[in-house]
Amino acid sequence: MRQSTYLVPTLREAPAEAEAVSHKLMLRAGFIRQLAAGIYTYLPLGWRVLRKVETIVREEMDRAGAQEILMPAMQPAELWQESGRYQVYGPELIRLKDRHDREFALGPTHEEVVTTLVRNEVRSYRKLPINLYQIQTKFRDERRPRFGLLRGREFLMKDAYSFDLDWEGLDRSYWAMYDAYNRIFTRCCLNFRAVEADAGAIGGEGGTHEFMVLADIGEDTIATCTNCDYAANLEKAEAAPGRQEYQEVTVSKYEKFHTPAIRTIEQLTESLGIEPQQLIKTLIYLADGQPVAVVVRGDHEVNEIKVKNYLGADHVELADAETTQKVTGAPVGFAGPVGLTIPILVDQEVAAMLFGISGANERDYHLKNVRPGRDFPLEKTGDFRNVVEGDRCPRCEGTLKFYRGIEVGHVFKLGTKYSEILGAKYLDANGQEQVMIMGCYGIGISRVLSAIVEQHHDENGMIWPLPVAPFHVHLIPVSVKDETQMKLAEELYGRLRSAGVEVLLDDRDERPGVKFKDADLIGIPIRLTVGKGAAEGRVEYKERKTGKQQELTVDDACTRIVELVKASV
Ligand code: 9G3
Repeated sequence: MRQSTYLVPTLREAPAEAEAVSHKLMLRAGFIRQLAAGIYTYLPLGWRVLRKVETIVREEMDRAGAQEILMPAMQPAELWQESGRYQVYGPELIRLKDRHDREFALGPTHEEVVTTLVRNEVRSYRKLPINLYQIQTKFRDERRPRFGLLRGREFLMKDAYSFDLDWEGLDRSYWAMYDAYNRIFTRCCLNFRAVEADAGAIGGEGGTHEFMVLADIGEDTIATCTNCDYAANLEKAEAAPGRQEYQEVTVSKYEKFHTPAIRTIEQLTESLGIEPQQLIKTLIYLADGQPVAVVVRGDHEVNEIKVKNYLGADHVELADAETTQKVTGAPVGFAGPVGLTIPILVDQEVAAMLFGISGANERDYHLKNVRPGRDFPLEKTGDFRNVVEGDRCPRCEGTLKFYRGIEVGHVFKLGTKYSEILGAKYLDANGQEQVMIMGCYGIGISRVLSAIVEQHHDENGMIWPLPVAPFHVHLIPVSVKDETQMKLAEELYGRLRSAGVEVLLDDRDERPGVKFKDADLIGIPIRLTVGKGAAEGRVEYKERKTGKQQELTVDDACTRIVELVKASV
């Protein structure tokens, strides 16, 4: 491609509102342009990369035996009413009416559509298992679209759905997708971890894994073990229970003491000269509207997902000050587990305490020598807290370390959540009707672009790995007015392309400095500069990633490039 004709509007500066590095660089390098919040146009360079990632995904999905289809974005509201999800999702689900005033949703995902398709088209056990996938634009009206392609309102997703005869079949389909995802993200040159995750609103039985690209901009926190391959999203991560303090001491009766206007953990530890570990922190939540107390140690935080899953509630949120006052008899900051009449969920680390200090459920008062089990019930003891760095791994003697991650993939065991309610059944070998067992598997294709840039850039711009680069070679004649240079550049351009190498020829009549700055920004992995050495048939070969450069003959340069490109597929 000749850059003088190519739409690559590079910018000196990124707009102020762009915060993420990948967002700044993709705007500055002319890869994308925003049409509206969270809605982007892919310019030619961005589109070439998007298609490279798509191709990798397609090859690995096909290799795993999945069949590519394309489903509509416009989904009849009836489908979502039938699955019961029409009411569950609020403004995030984009709804519209057609000319006959019929209601539709713009597809944020396709469980309903694909399950209805399979219900209508597959009846016999002989046709299972089947895995159908698509690469298609999804619509989710995010409240806060941000970070460019990382959190858009219209984005490209590969979504796949497997249908099996039984749970063992689902297991095979699930791990086949898990393995395909490992190959995909490896080929995209990403440093990623597959982490145990929470199934979230999609529900379904059995585990799920998220594929997390390690990057500080990532919105998720993952906990990984320093010693084994345990890794989990913080929503789900567990720690080995702390050692029980078994000293056989008699704990004297708890007693109230005056703590005027002491409300926070910091104020309490400060005024009493104690550690947060000695405190019993009580927070009041509303689980589907019902008040419940959650008790964790003073140095821990409540994990609301774990509370929600334990209670099987649809919605869990912190109670407001007024509710706290009502159910505890005291304002926020003085709540405690002793004497509460609402259910009490006790984190296992509190149950392991010999005694501690808690709120007295009375303004300006706390209790000391509170003994779990003696002074408040331990019937509902479990894991209700976020793990912290340094906690012991639940699988081995290692310790947990935190990383920020960008979720680029998510694999789910759905079970019968959709096949049951939508009636996707098959006749087994004995003519008995059975419900299909489903899995679903997503990759945020457009999000992968940003993830790659987050992990591959320097202060001068992006650094595309060869397998996903928009072009393999950036061919730059220093002066387009110099006939010798242009003649050699054209020869190289023709020769490389006929060898299957993708070349961007910077034939613009611009100063060399401008060309080199743009080349660094765009980040094509190999740069060939045709300059003074042209007369002797020599060119300068430079690797964008390492900055390593050397003078080569035209033949050597072409040989090396063709080898590198062949090895990169
Ligand atoms: C909605 C809206 C947003 C959503 C969903 C539904 C996320 C929704 C979860 C999934 C699960 C998997 C198949 C591919 C992989 C992910 N956001 N999810 O179901 F109506 Cl507005 O999409 N689906």
